[in-house]
Order: sequence, then C-alpha cells, then structure tokens
Amino acid sequence: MAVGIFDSGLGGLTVLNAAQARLPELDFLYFADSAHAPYGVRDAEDIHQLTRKAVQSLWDSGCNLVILACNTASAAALRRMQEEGVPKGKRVLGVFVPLIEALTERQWGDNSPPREVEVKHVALFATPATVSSRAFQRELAFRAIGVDVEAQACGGVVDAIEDGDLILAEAMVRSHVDALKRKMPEPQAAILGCTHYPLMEEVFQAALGPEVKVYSQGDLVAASLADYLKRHPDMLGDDGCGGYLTTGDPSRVSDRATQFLRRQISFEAA
Ligand code: DGN
Repeated sequence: MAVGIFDSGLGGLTVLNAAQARLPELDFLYFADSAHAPYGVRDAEDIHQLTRKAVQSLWDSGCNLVILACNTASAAALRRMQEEGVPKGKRVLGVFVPLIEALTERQWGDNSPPREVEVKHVALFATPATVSSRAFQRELAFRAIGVDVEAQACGGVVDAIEDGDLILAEAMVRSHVDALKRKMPEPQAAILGCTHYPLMEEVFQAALGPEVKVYSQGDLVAASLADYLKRHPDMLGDDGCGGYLTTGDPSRVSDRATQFLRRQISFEAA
C-alpha cells in the first residue's frame, strides 16, 4: 500500500516530507528521474515522455495513486496524460490544484464564475518550462479575476540545489527576487511554483520581505492528499511498498537527499 511520488530530482522530497508527517501510517514510493534532471529546460514533448515512463513504472510497482510532485511535469504532461487515458484503477494527480485553491480560497469542484480575491499582485517563481507553459496563470484566471501575476523564470536554481551548492542557490534566489521586484515592486503574495524551492523558502521570504505571503506546496499538497484518500480509499492499492528509487547514481542522490532532509535517505536504482 504505497502512494507514488514523482519528481525529476530531489524537489519532490519537500512534498514527500510533508505527506509523511501528515500520513505517518502510509508508505510512499519516491521516484527521482535524476538521470534526466532538470526537466525545467526541456521541451514539453520530452517532459511528457519522461514523465509518462516514470509514472508507468510507479503504477507497475503497485502504486495506484501517483502524485507528480513536480510543477514542470504537472504543467507539461499531466493534462495530456489524463486525456490519453489512465489504466483502470490508477490515478495521477499534480501539485497545482492545492496551491491555487489556497490562493483563491476556492474548492476545485466549484465551477461558479471567476471572482475577486484578496491578493491582487502575485509573484510566481518557477522553472523556465513552467513559466512558459503559463499553466499557473491559466488555472488562476479560471477562478479569480483582477489578479496580476508576474512570473520569474528561475533558471539555474534547480541545478544548484541538485548539485548541493546551496550558497549558489541562495545567491540565485536573491537575484531572481530582485529581478521580479523590478517588474512588480510590491507583490502581496508569492507562489513557489517548483517543489525544489521550499528548500530555499527562508531565502525567498527574507528577500521578499515579511509582508509578502509565501505559498509553497509541501503542506498544501499533503493536506489535499489526506482529504483525497479519505474520499478514495481504494486508491491506496493493496500491494507495493515504500522506498526511494532513482534513475541516477543512488549513492550520490542518497547523499544529497540526506543533506536536504537532514535525515538518512537511501535511494536504490530504479
Ligand atoms: N521540482 C520541479 C518542479 O516543481 O518544477 C523542477 C524540476 C526540474 O527538473 N526542473
């Protein structure tokens, strides 16, 4: 009984961590496609193919439900995968919905017309692929009116985090926040639209200032997963067990993951 969590690399561990804290009785099977990370600079077709393959392998390992804990994959592949058809009894979900729900204070099933929300100026920080997909803007516009979104493509941050170079990652985050502020001097809220960025959340918050509300996905996705499983207990499946898989070098990926989560994580070859 394991829930599958997928990311191209380590970022999805921020979602896994929050999900494990909220649902300690569950097993999670984490899949990092480290051999092909980062996805954020790949084209949509490539991201779709890689994501499809990884999700299939999690389904084949007994996970009925797979969370794409990667905004880049959610933006480029989720809708297409769902349209192409998901095997009976299997499901794949992304990470946008809980964040948009929190920002617009509106439930997903609510199909009433878009309405005014409290925050008017929103900064979006994400990978180049997520920003150019405009997926966040689309989902927001579907539910809220009068929200001005300024996006900053944070090239390089994921690579620095994956390389374990947190000093470089911090410097990059500061410079991306400066660039955003030149375009939108007073954001009221900021979306961390990449699951790697919660590892840098304090740096984002410090650079943005205490008055900016920062939305990141770990806890929001975990709460939404708990709610989903309550409504769909069959999605837990009845075989498969938890663990950590990577298409990259397991010992290198384990070292990085252990460094980030500050607890021992051991990856095996996928
Ligand atoms: N963590 C991924 C995301 O949320 O978009 C980014 C990973 C990548 O490969 N760029």
